[in-house]
Amino acid sequence: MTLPKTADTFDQLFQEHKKLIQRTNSPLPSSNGIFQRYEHPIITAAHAPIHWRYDLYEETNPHGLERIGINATFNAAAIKWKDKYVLAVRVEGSDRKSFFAFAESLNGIDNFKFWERPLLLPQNKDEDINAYDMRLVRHEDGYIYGIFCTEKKDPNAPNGDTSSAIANAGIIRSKDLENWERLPDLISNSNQQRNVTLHPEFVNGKYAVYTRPQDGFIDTGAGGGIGLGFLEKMEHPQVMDEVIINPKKYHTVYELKNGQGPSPLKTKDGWLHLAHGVRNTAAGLRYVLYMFMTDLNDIQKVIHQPGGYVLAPNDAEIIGDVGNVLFSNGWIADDDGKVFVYYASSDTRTHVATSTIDILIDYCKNTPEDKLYSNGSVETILELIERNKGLY
Ligand code: M1P
Repeated sequence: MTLPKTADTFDQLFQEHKKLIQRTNSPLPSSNGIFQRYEHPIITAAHAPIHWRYDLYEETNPHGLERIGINATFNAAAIKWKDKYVLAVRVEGSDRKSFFAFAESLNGIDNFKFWERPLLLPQNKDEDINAYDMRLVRHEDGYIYGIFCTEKKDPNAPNGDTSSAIANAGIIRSKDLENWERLPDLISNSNQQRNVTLHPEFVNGKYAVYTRPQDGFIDTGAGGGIGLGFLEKMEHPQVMDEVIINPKKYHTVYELKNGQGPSPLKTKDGWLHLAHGVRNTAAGLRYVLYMFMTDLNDIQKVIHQPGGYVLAPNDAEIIGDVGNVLFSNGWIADDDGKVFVYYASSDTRTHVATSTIDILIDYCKNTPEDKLYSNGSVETILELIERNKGLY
């Protein structure tokens, strides 16, 4: 085969793509001190390699058309691997199918480049119809687990209902991020599960999983909240003793539903958790990120929970395929205490925000809790004004 007459077009495409991948990402000037946001999203649909999207041969693509469209790159899992910041990105094609593709960067904030090929996910007997929102966890058993949402059509959906689905947690594991073994899907008492991830350490000799039991595909119904349960074996992942450790709550940013983000980070003061909270508005659902801490020795026990959100969609982030959404299922803590939070805006693109373990502990311990009524919030402000009296 010969190169197309459209070689000029392709030259330009490759040049533009290279420019995008090599673009530096500067910190934004405004910050609340907790998280540092950055100028550009780190991975967009345009970051998808040209080789995934274009047939580069004249004979089969004389007009130089894009053959395979990529719609979005979001909700990425994260892990530090061989000194690189590696993300398992949820890539969504223009055909609405999500799949996973790894991308890596040397500094965690820019120059993210996809690996040559997306992941062909190993399958169980029933093929996943859609797979998304992986959490990567380096467990003390020596494996890296990827826990993701596997979605299938609801077999009990009434005739003509072509959108009802069943969501559950699919599980893969690897020792090198390249060869993956598929384990059975999670077995739990709930009709549906999403936002499942593994605690990185054994608890009393068992695996501990954070769950989000739900009655329906979108509505969590009675099963609302971040749950915790235990598994004897990953080869037979049956959840036992599932309890809700962080419930959804009236008139909070997690009123309608919530979900654990990535697996928690261990610190000297407790486990740091990042989660998403959802509330309903006249304009639809609003997803924000919030934090809490659990006890080092009793991971069921929430010991600190700041009121409100820690990150909410800003002006540019509010727009996208599913607007007004921030979602995170990946973060990396470096040995020096720097924390990289990978979050997606409006189910469209991936961003990074940075902080430190010390700052996040301070944030969780010293931010006032939500007193759950308006005057309670005013009282909290008045206490601060009183403390600050006479200063400045
Ligand atoms: O569209 C927003 C998010 O909706 C779902 O999340 P949850 O079940 O927590 O509400 C998921 O489909 C997620 O991928 C998506 O970003």
